[in-house]
Amino acid sequence: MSYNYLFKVVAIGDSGVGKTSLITRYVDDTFVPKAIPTIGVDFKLKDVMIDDKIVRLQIWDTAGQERYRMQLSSSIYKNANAFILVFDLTSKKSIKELEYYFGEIQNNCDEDSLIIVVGNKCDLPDQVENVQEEIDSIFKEQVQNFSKTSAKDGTNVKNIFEMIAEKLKERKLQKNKNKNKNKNKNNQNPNQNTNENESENESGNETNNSVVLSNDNSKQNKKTKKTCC
Ligand SMILES: Nc1nc2c(ncn2[C@@H]2O[C@H](COP(=O)(O)OP(=O)(O)OP(=O)(O)O)[C@@H](O)[C@H]2O)c(=O)[nH]1
Ligand SMILES: [Mg+2]
Repeated sequence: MSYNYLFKVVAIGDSGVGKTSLITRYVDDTFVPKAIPTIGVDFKLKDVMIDDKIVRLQIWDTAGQERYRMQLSSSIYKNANAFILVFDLTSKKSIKELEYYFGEIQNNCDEDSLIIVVGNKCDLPDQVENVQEEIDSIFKEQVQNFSKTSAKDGTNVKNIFEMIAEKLKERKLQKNKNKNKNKNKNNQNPNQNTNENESENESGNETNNSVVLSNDNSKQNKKTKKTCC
């Protein structure tokens, strides 16, 4: 089936936090109680209908085990439109690991990638740790909040992915609109038409504070980036 928009979304985080489970819950609506650790990378496709347009999410699932880290080459990060940084609400260690992955994103990702932080396994309330302090210290003011999900019972999973699809589509439209405006300016032809994919607005409209969005951090860190894709 054809689509109107294609976006690359990458799930990263420590081993066992539930990346594969979240993706499987979203794409296939199933849950495997004893999932096998991912080796290398894998991806699944999911189409979302937004305002009569088909948005195709290409969702990359990465291995969290340390021995595969070096294999997570910059190609995984390259051209990613969004990152889902996953940690396990019941594991302080997995929160510490976010620091590493956040650094990798900043060093390798595109300037305006969307970053969403997700605390998974909220179906285990007795074991959930108080993590806000750690989150604040890792992300500073770049991230105000994080979303709690459960791949097991499905809490928030669909919301997260669909919010990402919506935001990315909005951004794409804005980008194209701006591009078109500039083109018109350069051509000094204000009557030049914009088509459907060359309209709307991009960032600056991110008013949904319930989820972590932190593209500005990439801009700040751009100055110190060694490589850029
Ligand atoms: N209770 C509960 N268990 C979960 C949840 N999500 C995942 N799990 C379990 O946690 C374990 C690890 O899940 P995975 O999805 O394989 O974790 P992963 O992040 O993909 O791990 P790697 O592939 O090694 O990086 C599995 O046994 C899952 O069944 C959840 O929301 N709640
Ligand atoms: Mg996995």
